[in-house]
Amino acid sequence: MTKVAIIGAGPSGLAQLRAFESAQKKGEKIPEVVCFEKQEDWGGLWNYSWRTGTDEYGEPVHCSMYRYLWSNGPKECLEFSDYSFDEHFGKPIGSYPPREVILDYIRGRLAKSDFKKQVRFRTSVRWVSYNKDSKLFTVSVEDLVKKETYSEDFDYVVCASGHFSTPNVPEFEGLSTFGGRVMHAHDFRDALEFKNKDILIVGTSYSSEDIASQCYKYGCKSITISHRTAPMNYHWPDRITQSPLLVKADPDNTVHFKDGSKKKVDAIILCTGYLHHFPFLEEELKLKTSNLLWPLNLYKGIFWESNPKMMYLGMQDQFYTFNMFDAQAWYARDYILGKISLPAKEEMTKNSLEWKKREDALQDDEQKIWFQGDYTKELIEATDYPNFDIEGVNKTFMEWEHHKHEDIMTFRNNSYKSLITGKKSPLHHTVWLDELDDSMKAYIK
Ligand code: FAD
Ligand code: NA7
Repeated sequence: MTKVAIIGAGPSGLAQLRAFESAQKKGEKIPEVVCFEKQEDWGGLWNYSWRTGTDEYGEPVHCSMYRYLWSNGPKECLEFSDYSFDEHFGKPIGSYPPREVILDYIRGRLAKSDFKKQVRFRTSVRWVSYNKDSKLFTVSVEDLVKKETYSEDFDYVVCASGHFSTPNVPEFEGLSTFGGRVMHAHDFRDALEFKNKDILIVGTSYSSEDIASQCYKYGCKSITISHRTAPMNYHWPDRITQSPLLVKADPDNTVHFKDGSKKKVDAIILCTGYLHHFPFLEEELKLKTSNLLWPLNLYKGIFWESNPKMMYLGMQDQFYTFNMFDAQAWYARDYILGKISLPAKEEMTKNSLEWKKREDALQDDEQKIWFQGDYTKELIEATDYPNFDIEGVNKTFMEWEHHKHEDIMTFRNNSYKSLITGKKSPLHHTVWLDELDDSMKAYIK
């Protein structure tokens, strides 16, 4: 029987399981599917851990999320088209749910099936290699609980291990003797740690924007955001200011910027992004890319061009998330089931280069959103994933951008129309800045 290995049970890996479950429900014969997940439960990054560094088994902690995190985009832009938020919660909820609410939604879609038994939890993938003679992949894993290593052969491998977990940590002069705390966003867990403190954040993307906002909300004295390329174009409140790039940090807590200005801070948080890191893949199978909308060598953003039986999900920089992972998973499934055939390698590469050229010409977020929407649409049209209004999702993203630029501290107080149910979400009962309790109980009440 054909065997498929899925690496990771985060939203992407779960999309792959769901795609097979959906085919099975329609009476199709599906292959044997084994999903390896090193954490104790499914949900990927949404599965919060207080731990940083290594876990109780000595594994690098996957979690990059933190307490009080609310969705940074409208839930209407990531809603599964085969499982709405209304169906899951049994009632309409606001548009920017906190982490625990999103996790519950992700888990809920598969909870009713028996697919959880396909997942081997607390099992870390150690090495994947391809044998040209047998045309099989050998996947070597460690059962962390039993402390046993074993290998199994598979016809296909789907790598869904995520790419926002291994921090990109640049060096700055003086960090090793700086008087305060230095950390990467990956290890940030609780904004209250910085209450009444002066902090410096390096980086200007989503982590920087959100960690700055969290720290403001939970009582940080001042937040300085340092940029390499350009400052973020938002109306920041009084306690948040922007500076050019950090050049040096002193033992007396002074930090110096590129324009010669300086400031004393208690802590430096490096929001400098993440690395695509696959220490468990042999060289010939390994994706090497930075955080892009179109990583090269992946046909349709999924298939490793020099060996398409090796697939990747969710490796793109992300505006679209869960519904794009679904689109990819359904497409990968149909290839495995023999319903979609792929062109020769040269054709795949040519196609990827065309997308890449298009990415290189994109000028702003608006164009990037339409690009990723077009990509998601192209995949969905080739499978039986329930179609949904991608143009509507793009327009909701435009509204989101508009609300962020209106006021970065209030954008989460808005609500949007579901593209799946057609219903507008209610306004949440408490405005984001005043709601200090991020529990599901408080949100859903
Ligand atoms: P992940 O969620 O990273 O899951 C990968 C899984 O693979 C993990 O469970 C991990 O344990 C497992 N794994 C990794 N290596 C191995 C191995 N060797 N062996 C076995 N298992 C392994 N997206 C949104 O849509 N909205 C948001 O508000 C949002 N906020 C975010 C906030 C932060 C701080 C971060 C870092 C990301 C955020 N994202 C958000 C984006 C996020 O990438 C996606 O929502 C989603 O979690 C990606 O799913 P994934 O399955 O591809 O990867
Ligand atoms: P991103 O979106 O990859 O952004 C990384 C940021 O880090 C970006 O602003 C970079 O600046 C900056 N960066 C990277 N290296 C450096 C150095 N050496 N010096 C200064 N600044 C640097 O990562 P995020 O963590 O913000 O977001 C990832 C996900 O987490 C995202 O999907 C969210 O939903 C949550 P640049 O603009 O290139 O100058």
